[in-house]
Order: sequence, then C-alpha cells, then structure tokens
Amino acid sequence: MITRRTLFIWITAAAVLIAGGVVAGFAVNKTPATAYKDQDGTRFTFKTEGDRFMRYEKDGSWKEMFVKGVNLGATVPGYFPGELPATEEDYLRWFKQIDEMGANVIRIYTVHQPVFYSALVKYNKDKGSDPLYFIQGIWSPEEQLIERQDAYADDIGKQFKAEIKKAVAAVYGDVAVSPKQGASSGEYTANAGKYLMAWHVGTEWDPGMVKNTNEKHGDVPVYKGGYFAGTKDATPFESWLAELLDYTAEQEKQYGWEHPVTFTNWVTTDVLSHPGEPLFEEDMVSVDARHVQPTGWKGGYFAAYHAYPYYPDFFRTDATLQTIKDKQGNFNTYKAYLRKLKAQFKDMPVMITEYGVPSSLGISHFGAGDRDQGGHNEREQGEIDASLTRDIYDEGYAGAILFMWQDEWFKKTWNTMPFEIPADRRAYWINVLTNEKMFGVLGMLPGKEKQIVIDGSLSDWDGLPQGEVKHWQGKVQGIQDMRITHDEGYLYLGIRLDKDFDPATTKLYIGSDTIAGGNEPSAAQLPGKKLEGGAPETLIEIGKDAESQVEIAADYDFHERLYGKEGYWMLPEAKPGQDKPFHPWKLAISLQMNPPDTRFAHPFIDQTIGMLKRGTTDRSKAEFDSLTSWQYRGNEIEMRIPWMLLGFADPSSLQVIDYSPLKDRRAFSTVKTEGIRLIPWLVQQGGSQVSWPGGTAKTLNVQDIAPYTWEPWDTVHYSEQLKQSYDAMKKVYAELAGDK
Ligand SMILES: [Ca+2]
Ligand SMILES: [Ca+2]
Repeated sequence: MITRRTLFIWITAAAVLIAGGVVAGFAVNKTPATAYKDQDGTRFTFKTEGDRFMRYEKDGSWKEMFVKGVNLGATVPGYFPGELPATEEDYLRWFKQIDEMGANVIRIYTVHQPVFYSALVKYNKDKGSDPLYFIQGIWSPEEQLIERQDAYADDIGKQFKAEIKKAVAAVYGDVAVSPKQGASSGEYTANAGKYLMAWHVGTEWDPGMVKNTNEKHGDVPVYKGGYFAGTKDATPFESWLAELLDYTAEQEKQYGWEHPVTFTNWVTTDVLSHPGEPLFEEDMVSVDARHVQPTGWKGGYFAAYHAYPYYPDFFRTDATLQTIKDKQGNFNTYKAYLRKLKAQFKDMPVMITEYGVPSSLGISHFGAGDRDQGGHNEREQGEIDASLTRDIYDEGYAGAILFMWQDEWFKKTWNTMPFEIPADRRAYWINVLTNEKMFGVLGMLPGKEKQIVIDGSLSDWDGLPQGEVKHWQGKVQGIQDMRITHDEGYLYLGIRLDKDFDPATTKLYIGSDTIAGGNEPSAAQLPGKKLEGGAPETLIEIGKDAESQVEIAADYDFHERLYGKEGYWMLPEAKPGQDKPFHPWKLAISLQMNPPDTRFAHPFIDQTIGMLKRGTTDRSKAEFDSLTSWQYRGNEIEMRIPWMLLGFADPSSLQVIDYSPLKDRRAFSTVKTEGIRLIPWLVQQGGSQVSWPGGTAKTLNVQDIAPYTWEPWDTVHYSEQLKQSYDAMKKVYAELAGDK
C-alpha cells in the first residue's frame, strides 16, 4: 500500500567520518571470536548456569557477564516497520555508535532484511574476540492471537513455526525468502550465527488471550519435547510456548549451534500479584517461565521481561511496592518490583529486555519518583535510563536491554492517537506530543532542527535556502518583521521588534487561524479590539516564563471535546459564565475508572502540555534543553511550535482537526486547511495598550491576512543526533562490571 519514496538524509560531516572509521579503524589483526565445542561438535558461545549468563572466553574459560544492550527498531523517518528501510550505511553507522556506547548486544524484534546480517558480519570482521552481538527476536502472529483470543486456534502455531524457521535460517544465511507485503525478504547468505547471543521468541502476551487459552484447553497434555518441555505445572499456554521454544532449538540444532533461548514476557503477565493495581487485566493471569524447562538444551534458558517504571499503574498505586526510597526520598517502586520478581527466579537468569523513558514534550503515564512516560528533556531521559539500568544491575539481573536505539516517527500512543489523522501518514512528521516516538538515544530530528537554533538570535535564519522562509505581510506598530518557516516537527517564527523585548512590560500574542470558527480572545488578551471574518483556533502567548504557552479555543479544545460531555464525560462541565475563550492545552494521563469495571476507583488525570519552555537548543551550551520552545535576545524573539498544538492532525497533508461533532463520541474528523493566518499583537502587561494589525481601528478582518501555506510533502528530511541520554548510557555502562 505504501510506495517507497526517495529519502534524503542530511548526515553531518562528523557522521560520515565516523562511518569512514568503520573501514579504517580496525586494520590490526585480531583473533576471531571463539566458540566452545561439545563432544558432538555442537558450538556454544553463551550459556546459562544457575541464575548466571555466561560467555565463553578466548582463554577457554566460561565467564559470567552482564548483558548490556539496546533494542533496535526497523525504521527510519518516513517509513513504517514492514518496509524495513535501513541501509548498510545506516546499520554500520549505528553498530559503531552502539559499540562505542559500551553496549555488548543489539536486540532486534523480527527478521530484518539480509543487509542487517551481512552488515553485522562485515562490522565484526575485524573486531576479533570482541564483536557486537545480537539477540534475534521472533515475532508472534500477534494480531490473530488478539483477534481469536486462543493460541491453539486456526493455524496460529503453524504460522509461528514458519516464522521461527525463517528466523533461524536467516541468522545462518541459509534461505531465500520471496517478497511478501510487510515482511523481510531476499537472499540471506551471510552467516551471522557466531554473533548471535540468544533467541527471543514472541511478543507481549494479551492477558485475555492467555486466560482464555488456558480455560479452553485444560485437556491439552503438557508438552514434552527433546530440547524443551513444560513442567507438571505448565498451563496450556505455557505448553504452547514450550513447543515453540523446542521448535526453535530443533531448527538451530541443524546448524550445529546452541544458544540461550527465552520467550518475551511483560509485567502484565508476570508471576507476582499486585493488590494495588486498579485494572483487572493487569493482574489477571501469569505466564511463568519456570513452567518451561530445557530437557536437552545445553545452550541455556532464561526469563525475559519488558518492565517500565510507569506501566501498569500499580507502580504508582500499589502500597506493597513502597518499600525502598531513592536519594530524593521518593519510593523507588521499580527497584522494589525488580527485587520481588527476581526472588521468584532464584535458579534462572532474568533479563529486563525493554525499559526506559522517552525524551518528549508529550507524556502519557505518570510513574513513581518522576520516572514518567515522557515530559523529560534528553538530559533527564539519560539520568532516568541510567538509573533504571543501575537498578536492574543492582538487583541481580543478568542483563538490561534499553528501549531503544533510535526514535521512530511512525509510533503512536493512546493519548494522542485520536488526534493523529490520517493514521497512515504518521511516519511523515514528528509529533513531539507523542512520547512513544522519542524513546531513542539516537534522535531523529526534523529537517530544520540543526539549521535553526532556538537561542533568540535570528542570524541563523539568514542561512536558510531561498524560498524556505516567508515574511509575514501585515503591519503592526512595534514589529519590524516576522519570518515564518516549518519542517516535519514545528512551525518556526522569527520576530524582530522595534525595541528590545521585555516580558515584564509587554506580552506578545500570535493568534493562529486555520479554519472557519474559533474564538475571540478575551478582553484581557486583546483589550478594546474585535476580530471579524474569522478567529483563531489556537493562541501563542509569549511573556513571562510562567505564562508563555499555546492555548486552544474553548469550542475547539480537543481535550474538552474528547473527555468532556461530548465524549467520555470524565471532565466536569464549566459553570455558566465561568468558561474562558481559550483553554490551557492538555493531554490525558489516566482515564477515570470505577468498580465494577475496575477493582477500585481511579480518578481522571490530565496535564497541561502547552507551556512553552524558554531556553536554548544550542548543543554546545551547558544550559542546552531539548524541550526548548522559545527564546528572546534584544529585540529578537525566536520560537518553534509543535504542529499539534496548532490543531494539526497531519501537517504533511495540511489536515487540521475540524469542529464537527465526534463520531460515536470518540472519533474526530479533519479538514484540509489552506494554511495558517497568523495574527500577531503586542499588549502592555496589565494594561490596555494594544498594537495590532488593525492599526488604530477597533476591528480587524482576519480574511485580510494572507495565510502561511506550504506544499504537502511525501518525502521527509531529518538528521540523526546522539542525544544526551547516549552519553549517560555510555557512562553507566562503563561503571557496570561486565565483559567490557
Ligand atoms: Ca537562532
Ligand atoms: Ca478559525
């Protein structure tokens, strides 16, 4: 369905040099990675022993290691996962950066294109006994599992086995896969087996599906395979998993290798009970790795969990986890959870194979001790990611695999999903309100982020290519000029005033009118004046730090419409006469839940997200803050406004959310805008003096303002950037004992 498009990456000169180093840097002779050979000739480089994860050393000994890794996604901006667009250059550059960060392994979720394996072999060729390893994930038929709610239904098991067969053959460079929509294909000829660390089978299990499978198939005998078997306590679902692990082993054995095996699991289906969890589904059923055991597999077996400090809600609400305090005196419920979980696996290694926080303006879950899902700048992201890594290490886990290596623009999350329309254009822009897109320690920055530094000086704007910048055409006394441009992430404004800007005395407003409708600003915002022929949907307000924000017209307010009486009706109604024309821009953090739907009542929680942070995006400065929105210096004001704050559902096709009633009380619709009519004015702080495009007139016809408009785009521009969190991970990896 999605056609491939040309992609222009603006790689910096530095990145090119780094990539060049891959070829130039390792000319010295190194001994190749060694493998232990069994009596029958089977080879091993890793195994498990008790609760330890072991690596075979070149001196012929087995040594315990702490696995330090990152999860690698399959996309770059402008693409969806099934397209697998990464090139050899991308992989080689990333491998080098990951290696230099101090990670010893990359986990991939599914079979990548042949170029991944050939690039890894190429990269490791000169790395001797210190290669970069990978963990091969094998995707389950997830959609069918959720749809059928039964792992034994249809040919789900058969499909899963076909995927396992493909993965094993791909790793050993022994298969040609014919093209299929949304899946990797091609000739797999590079044998990457000696760089494999482990097999990671399956996905996060839907609790309803697990429960239903167990109830429906109570008569299924426990699976007994030659390599893996269910124990007498194995549930029907665990037996199903035992068979898949056994099949994985059987496939690999053909190539003369044995590697440690695990299946994917997450907190939702862990083996602990969570009395403080409001949702039944989050504490409904267990999938227990102890109920599957190796029978004839010397390669080893371990448990793997995806575990984040803010999901499910019990990390915040369960008093039984409020036992360990952090340095700030807050409860470290994550550490308490890890301790309880590890205590269940005394004789088995456990790895946390997904954890982390995103660096994003948007936020969608609160965690304990500020370890929220979003709302962090890159520095804070790094501090939290590093501290989580340390918690995992300190609690005796065998490994920690961070989520994740790169930002992925196609990703979605529950609290902005209803506003990103059409959904299939998500990969063509970066909505910084969607935290899920920004988990990477490698940022994927929108096209102009490196060209326009938000620091209050407009000199950098002079370097933008001809035609990329437009000048606002109206006249406002006190404003010399307003320059406008945009990219995949933001609308940028560069304003030059007659006099120096002083937020103590002056406030700058910029109304943004995109479609018919909108609200008249309040008498305090625009004293003594009136707009005609249109009104803004959103209002940019620049003044003192605590008041600088984007507000949204009351009638247009997505949040109010979705969670107020038009939609879920979880927000109280405004009292008559008390509503303001513009509301703070908010995102939902947690929905209201009540028994009998949930165990106990849980309030509706939301958070203002439209505040504009003043600072600098200059990475060379100590005060660099990746969440910076604006700055002023002398008579110049510079800002970047995230698209969604201006009402955009997809800037790449100029779609904005419209005013029509929600479909089924839940779904928004969009309309194409001809552009943005920007209405700037200056107001005396606490006074009534206004300087606006209407001059001395009391009214202004908004239609007289020419809209800022642009061509829709299908090609994205972006640049890669190692975030501050990359450095934080590098530091913590160096501190942790391990094999590096
Ligand atoms: Ca600048
Ligand atoms: Ca309007």
